[in-house]
Amino acid sequence: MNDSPDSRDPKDQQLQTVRAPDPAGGPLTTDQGVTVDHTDDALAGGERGPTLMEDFHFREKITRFDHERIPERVVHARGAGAYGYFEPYESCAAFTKAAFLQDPSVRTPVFVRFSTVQGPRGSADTVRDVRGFATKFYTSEGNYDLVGNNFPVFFIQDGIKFPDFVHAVKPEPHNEIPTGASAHDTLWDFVSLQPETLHTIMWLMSDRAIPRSYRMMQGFGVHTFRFVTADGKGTFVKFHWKPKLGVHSLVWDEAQEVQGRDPDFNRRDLWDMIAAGHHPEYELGVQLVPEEDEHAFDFDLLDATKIIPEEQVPVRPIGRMVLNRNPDNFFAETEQVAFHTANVVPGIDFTNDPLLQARNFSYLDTQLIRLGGPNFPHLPVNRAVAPVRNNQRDGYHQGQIHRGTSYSPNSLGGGCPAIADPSDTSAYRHMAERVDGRKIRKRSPSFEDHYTQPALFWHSLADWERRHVIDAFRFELGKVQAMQVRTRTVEELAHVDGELAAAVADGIGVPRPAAVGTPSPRPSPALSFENNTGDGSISTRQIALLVTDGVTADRLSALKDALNGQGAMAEALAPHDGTVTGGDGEEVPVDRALPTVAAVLYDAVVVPDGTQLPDDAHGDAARRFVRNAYRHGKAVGGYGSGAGVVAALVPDAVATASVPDAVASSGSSTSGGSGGSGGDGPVVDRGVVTAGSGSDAFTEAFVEAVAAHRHWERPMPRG
Ligand code: HDE
Repeated sequence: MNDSPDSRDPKDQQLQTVRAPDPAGGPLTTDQGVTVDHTDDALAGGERGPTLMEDFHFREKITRFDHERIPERVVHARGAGAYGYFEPYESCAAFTKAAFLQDPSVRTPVFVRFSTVQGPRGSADTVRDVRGFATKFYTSEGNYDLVGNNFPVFFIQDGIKFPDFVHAVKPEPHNEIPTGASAHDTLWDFVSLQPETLHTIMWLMSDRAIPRSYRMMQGFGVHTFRFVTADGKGTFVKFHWKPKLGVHSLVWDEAQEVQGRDPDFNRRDLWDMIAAGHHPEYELGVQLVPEEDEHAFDFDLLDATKIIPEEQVPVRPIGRMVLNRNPDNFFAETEQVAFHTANVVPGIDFTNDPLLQARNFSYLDTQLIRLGGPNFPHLPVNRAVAPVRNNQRDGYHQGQIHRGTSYSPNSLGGGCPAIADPSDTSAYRHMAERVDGRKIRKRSPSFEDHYTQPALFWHSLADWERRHVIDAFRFELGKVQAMQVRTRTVEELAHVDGELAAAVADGIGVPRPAAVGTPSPRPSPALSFENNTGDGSISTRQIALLVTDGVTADRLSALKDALNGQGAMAEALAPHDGTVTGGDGEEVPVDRALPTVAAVLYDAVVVPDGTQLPDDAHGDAARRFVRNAYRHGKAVGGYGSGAGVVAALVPDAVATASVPDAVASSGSSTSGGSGGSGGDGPVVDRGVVTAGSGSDAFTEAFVEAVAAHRHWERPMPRG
């Protein structure tokens, strides 16, 4: 919470008026404000006697507890939220009149909720799944919700299929297995029968589905929306969020281990980074298509299973969002926030995308059951900053005291609230799009091509990304019991790419499908991770420095300072908390005890000079740490005697190539030193950085290896 009233944004000021009184301000009370002086024993008829009905404090306390839970979201139940602001780079008046997109000096407060989709509230963060990326802009013209995902496409084309899709992907109905995972029969049964799912399934099998951090994934509005100018001109628009830190993922093997080591991995990361002042930042970009070009594509703009390749219509950056404040209370804010695709402001309108149209019904409907009635827009996190005046009244949990009449037109209430004047350009007016047609239940033929864009995605990936896609299909389908489902899915994949289908078939024990004519569209480089690496910094990267008694203290602290100076978060990990004794007798502070963490929770590891790895459980833990970091493609560094340790732990090919001769043969301590000239190293091979001494040159090379995120050329665990 930002406690300085002057620097609070308008939303924060509004929230301040409803923050509960300071608990330190007086004694415990009941809900009625009656002071309580004893809350550990219920009122009873005698020391060993029955509890008395008249104990109103006991009954109130238990009743309130009994009613603490509300239904979780039917999808996207597991999430994490944060406040922040959005500011446009320049006026967007040429294509939209939305007030929050006009003035670069005006910051609009936002609340963002990130989520997984399949798992319940308590499920793990690092499952293979789509991530929700929902933003509520508290604009001066009312709330605008951009309820997006980290994939630009969706599984189905028409919202009427949403219950079918969700029933298929959710845990199986008889035993509620698996939690948070798509690797089971019903999902793949649905997929194999419903080719429109294939494009999004390709994204789901890619590393996009296991983001390293909510701060390192893209967001997409998915549907084609409409911008509308002050003079009523419409332009089709697709929304894109791009993270400043680039798009980065976990390795599947690692993601699975993180589920046990820290099920809150993504949520904790978001919270900790905001708390530490490393505010996540995303650029908002738009793809704009003039109305007259509606039919200029070989797919339908209204089809949410399609992207507009960025090479065809470039993404134009229009502003940036910074998340800088953690909520005060998870339930009140992150759980009760209610997004709705129909929360739009003047200047933003819908299209006839049948998925979007369905959502415009579903989101309002779902809040009524989830939040218990129609007054959820008054919940603090949902309240608009813009003034709200209307004749909506009563209902459960009415929190406002309305005065005067509640109908329109009226004369007794002075005609208030007045209807906006026709000349008032700030009023929301739906675009006067011509609608003309017969009532039919029929998918447009322009929605029929289900294979070109999955193939486009496949052909746009780097080799290592494709390997991961194949492995993901093998993993998921390998968990499917019904062989006919495996076979049918592979037959569908053959329409995307023959080699993909064959590679998957070989892994899951079904025949390779007969060759079918698969499309081979021109790749869209923007789809590959390789072209979304961000600003190339090591900002917020978690770096483990393995230390023990004997570590060379001065070089260690120089390295730590250098890494932290570039925004990384380097931590000294030792067998125990407290301090270790450096080689010259100095006390070296320990940030964390090694047994409480694991390599999968870090982005990189260094074995510094002087660190001892004895042949005991502690030594084993440290060795496992280094090996795991290596296996998952992370930067691994060693200098001085640490270079020898690294050489002994990573596979031969790398070790021999990367360790300076003197160190590799002796494994001895050549501590301290700076400069890094001559045989001192550093030697770099596929992200393994070793040097005879902890020189500045070592630091520089190691920083570069960390900035690369992962070194995919290394052999990695498959599956
Ligand atoms: Fe959602 N979706 N959705 N969805 N969705 C919900 O609303 C729905 C779709 C998305 O953090 C629900 O408040 C239908 C696409 C996010 O609170 C529900 C259809 C996209 C969130 C719902 C879709 C999304 C939701 C559940 C097909 C990406 C979490 C609880 C027509 C563009 C928002 C709730 C949060 C949540 C319905 C498809 C994103 C039931 C019917 C496409 C990020 O209303």
